[in-house]
Amino acid sequence: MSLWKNPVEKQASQPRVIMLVDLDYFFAQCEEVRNPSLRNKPVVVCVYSGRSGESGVVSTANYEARKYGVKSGIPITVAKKRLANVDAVFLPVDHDYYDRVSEEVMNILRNHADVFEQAGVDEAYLDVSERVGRSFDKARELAEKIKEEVRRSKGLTCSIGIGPNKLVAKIAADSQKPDGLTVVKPEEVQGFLSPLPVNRLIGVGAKTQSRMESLGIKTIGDLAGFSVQRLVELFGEKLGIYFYNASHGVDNRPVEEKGETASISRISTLREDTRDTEAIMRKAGELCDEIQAELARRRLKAKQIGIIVISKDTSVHSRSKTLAQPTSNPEALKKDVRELFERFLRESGLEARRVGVKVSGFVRGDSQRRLGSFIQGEAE
Ligand code: TTP
Ligand code: MG
Repeated sequence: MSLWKNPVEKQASQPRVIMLVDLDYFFAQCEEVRNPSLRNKPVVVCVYSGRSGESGVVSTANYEARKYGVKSGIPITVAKKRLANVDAVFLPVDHDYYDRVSEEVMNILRNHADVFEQAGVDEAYLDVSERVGRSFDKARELAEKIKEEVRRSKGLTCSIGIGPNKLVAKIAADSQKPDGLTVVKPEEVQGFLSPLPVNRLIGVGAKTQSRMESLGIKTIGDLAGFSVQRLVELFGEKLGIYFYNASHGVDNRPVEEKGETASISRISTLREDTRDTEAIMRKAGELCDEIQAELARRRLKAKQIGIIVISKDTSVHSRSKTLAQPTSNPEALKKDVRELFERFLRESGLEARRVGVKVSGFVRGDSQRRLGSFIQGEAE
């Protein structure tokens, strides 16, 4: 549960245009793409627990299967009963495949955002305020274009919600599925939210919902009828303020790129304590190769490179430098790593016991956009 804890606020003065893109019945749709003969049949993707043949739960199901009451979280045995007389297909989850598809779709989505934030394996927030000139009509056109591109290039449908913030965009996307597109303009927010059940708000689980019901609160509109003071009395300061803001459709959380690590490092023990550059580089070269593989996997280049030396007395030392050009080239990494070790050996009389290599200051492989800030080496 992620609650935002800002005090009672009005929406930011410059209206934002935020999109939430959520792929439809994602794992099951991936299976349909891989094997189109599954289309029009109920498809159930299962997490088998391995205890017995059919123990486990449903990860997700396509909309054909949902007609029979089959959905995420129910036992596989229950799903099989509900689909007993139907030509249904049960498949085990294949996370590697879904991750690959997810990454490809995210790369498409990222290209259409001023700021991009992946929020799950099949969903992402796009702040598109600038590129649509803060026009919700232009945002709708952009969403149609995105849906078309994802369908054409990946064969997948998605549902998109557009609103002045994350909260509204998310609820909008959920309100029309599959293949939906729902736009809620700022002046429509209260009218859109009011009739919805309170449990559509993040943070209103079964317990809170029944508590709210005993207070006569069934819809988001009912909740919006309470003063902030009363909500704070009832739910405490943090939740009370959150419920007040959320029920009025106020949410100032920014869309921000995250989930990217600030640095990648590898560290390893040398065969023996040494001050020999060649012996150190034999190990450090392997570490550079590992780092290069990781950079390639994440399609990143690094602008800072550092070394770590742990000496016989377990003291930790580091040196780092900023590169003229971001790189993921293993030979370039090794050249800089060698220079840094040479510098360390010149400046210190210590013998190395363990050595490490660390890169940071990432930019995407295909652009110069800065991703994370450089974090200094462990210790000097
Ligand atoms: P969701 O987007 O919640 O669900 P969905 O994409 O299957 O269906 P919808 O059309 O309603 O968006 O979740 C994305 C994926 O996460 C889903 O395909 C499978 C996985 N998942 C689980 O494994 N278990 C769960 O309980 C849920 C909710 C999802
Ligand atoms: Mg989904």
